[in-house]
Formats: sequence, structure tokens, C-alpha cells
Amino acid sequence: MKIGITCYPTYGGSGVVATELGIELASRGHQVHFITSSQPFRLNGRETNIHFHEVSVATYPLFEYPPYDLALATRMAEVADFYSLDLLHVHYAIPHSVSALLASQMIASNSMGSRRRNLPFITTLHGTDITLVGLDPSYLPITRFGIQQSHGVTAISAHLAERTREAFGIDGEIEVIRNFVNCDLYVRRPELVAEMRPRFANDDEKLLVHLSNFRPVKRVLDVIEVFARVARSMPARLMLIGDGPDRSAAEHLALRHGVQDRIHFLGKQDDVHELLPLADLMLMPSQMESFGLAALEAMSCSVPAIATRVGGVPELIDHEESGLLYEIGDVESMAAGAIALLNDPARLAAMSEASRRTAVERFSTESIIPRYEDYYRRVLERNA
Ligand code: GMT
Repeated sequence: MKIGITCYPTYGGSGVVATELGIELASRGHQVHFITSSQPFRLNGRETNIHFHEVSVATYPLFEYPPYDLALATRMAEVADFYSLDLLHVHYAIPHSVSALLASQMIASNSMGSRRRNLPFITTLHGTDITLVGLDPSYLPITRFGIQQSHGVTAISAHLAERTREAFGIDGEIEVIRNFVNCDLYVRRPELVAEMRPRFANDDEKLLVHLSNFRPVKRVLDVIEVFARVARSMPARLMLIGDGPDRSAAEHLALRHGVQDRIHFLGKQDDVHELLPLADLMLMPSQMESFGLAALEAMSCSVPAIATRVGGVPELIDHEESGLLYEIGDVESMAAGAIALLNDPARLAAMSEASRRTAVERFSTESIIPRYEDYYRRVLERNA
């Protein structure tokens, strides 16, 4: 198949899923065209079967807001026409589904100057496009319209599919295809851990990790609160991977608790698969997670997560088996849970094994990518 993929190409879970999906589809022989504002950060530009088409937005003094959505629709239609794409697959509903709708209509009319044909598009819902941004009155009707007009809709958890039906009154099909992880890449390799871990923690210290874009929804301050309590109880260090609006507040809080020297603020990192396996435990105390890709990546590296019981997280983590789940903001219980687990090596080892097993058995690329391929075929068949 020839597939056009659009996503937010910089740091963020939806961009990661879209890029990894494109890489996996290309490795299975499909021709993949990324149509995005810049090259997705996990691509090196030399992959076989992958093409990148940059969307450039012309500015004009009259434009207070340059119309990215229109430039994107135009580029989608051009690429679809020139490379005879079979379908478009957009990640994150706003504004990508609406741009894809316009492109699809352009291809169905003769506005591109070549043969009129059907160009179906699939929208994958990821999270705040439904639970936050999409609910804003200025976006809700157009988000609903983009979803309704999509030829196929997928959601990354059953929870998100349900929220979409409730909040947007969608009664059409929403296919649940959960996030996935490349378990060959995200794996704990003892020799690499032995080489790299001493850069971040001594042998007698526990190492915790948090990975996010530091937006308020991730509750990074709760990460610091939990870690400060852990660090009072045992020798410990924390790796904070990522950057975003709450980073300086996190730094201030770390200073107030006197744990700033125990925290590695690593900023944005490309090779998180090399860092995650170094840790003993991940902290993901989010306000909302439609799935929690960061926790899945950690689990694949045999690192269990202490997380909140929100959104799609219980579809990933079984409480007490492959991680621990708490209520939002309950930093005391999260810290107590972390301390008890870190003090019990046998329980931690069992949970770490269960985490890896969950990733391999339920969320590996081998099990999830064929579900996307199958869904593409079904959408193509019914829109032939
Ligand atoms: O909603 C966001 O935070 C944006 C989105 C993204 O693009 O980074 O994250 C969502 O998509 C991820 C990949 O599908 C999920 O694993 C995250 O749980 C989800 N984030 C939220 O729901 C907050």
C-alpha cells in the first residue's frame, strides 16, 4: 500500500506512534509518505520506503495567523496525486482530520487536474485532541465534523473510544488499536546497563525515571514530591527526560526539597531506549493519559511504573502485578508504594518481569501493526 501519514513531528506521544508506525509499515514493504511541518524526530531521512514531504506555510502581512491547515491540505492532495497514494492516515484530530477531508475532496473533484478518485482518510485519536483541546467550544464542532467525515477512526484505548462517543456524540465505528512498542529496541541489555548506569547512579542507589513533555497534565511536580520522599528514605536518584512548560517549576520544587543534586534534568533525548532500562522504577503521576506510551516503553525495558488510575492506563498496567496505580495527586501513597517496592527486591523483580511480559505479549509491534494493516484494507475495500 501507499500510505500518507501526518502527525505533529516534534516531541509528543502521537508523533512517536505515527513515526514508529510509518517505520514498521515501511519495513513490511509499504510505501510511506510523511506529510508534516518538519521531519519527524525519530527519522534519519535515509530509511527505505519512507519519503518525507515538508509542508511550508507561506506568510503574508495580512495573515495574523498563517493558515497551516490549508497548506497541509494542499500538500496532502499534491502528494496523494503525484504518488498515487491509497489512503491518508492522520494522527491527532485537530486540525489534521479536517485538512485530510479537504485533500480527499480535492482528489475526488478534478481540482488537481488529474483523474478523479476516492482518497479515504483515517483519523487516529490520541488524547488531548478529545479530552482537552477538542472540548474547547472553539474546536468542538469542527473536531466532531472531522471525526464524522473520516473514512475510518481509531482510538489508542477503549477508554478514549468511549470518551469520544460520549463527548462528541459519535455513534459510528471507532476501532480500538492500542499503542505499541518495539520490544527488540526497548529491552534491558545487561552489558549496556553495566556500562551506562554508573553515569547516573551509584551501585547502592536506586534510580527512578520520568519521561514526558512537562505539560501540566503530566503533573511533573508530583514526580518531584514523590521522589523527595523516596530520597529521604533511601539513597536514590531521578532521571527527568523531556522538557516543557513545567520544567522550571520542577527545578524550584527540587531546590525547596533539597534534592536538586540527586536529579538529572536531561532535557529532550532521542535515544530514550538506552536510558529507560537503566532505571528501577518509572513515575507517571499524570492527570490524564489516554494510554501512557511512556510507561509502555519503560515496561518493555523491564521497568515497572508507579502511575495514576486514569484514562486508558488500567488497560496497560495491572495494579500490583505489572505496576502500581494510585489516585491523582496522592503523592504520599505513591511514595509509600515506591519505597515498599524498592525495599523488596523479589517483588520488584517479579513486577519487572510482568512488565516486560505485558509489553511482549500484548503491545509488541508484531501484534499491533498487523491490526493497522488489516484496518487499512477494510477501509479501502469499503471505499473502493
Ligand atoms: O494528549 C497528549 O498529551 C498528546 C498526545 C501526544 O501527541 O503526545 O499524547 C497522547 O497520545 C499518546 C500516544 O498515543 C498516549 O500514549 C498518551 O497517553 C496521550 N496523552 C494523554 O492522553 C494526556
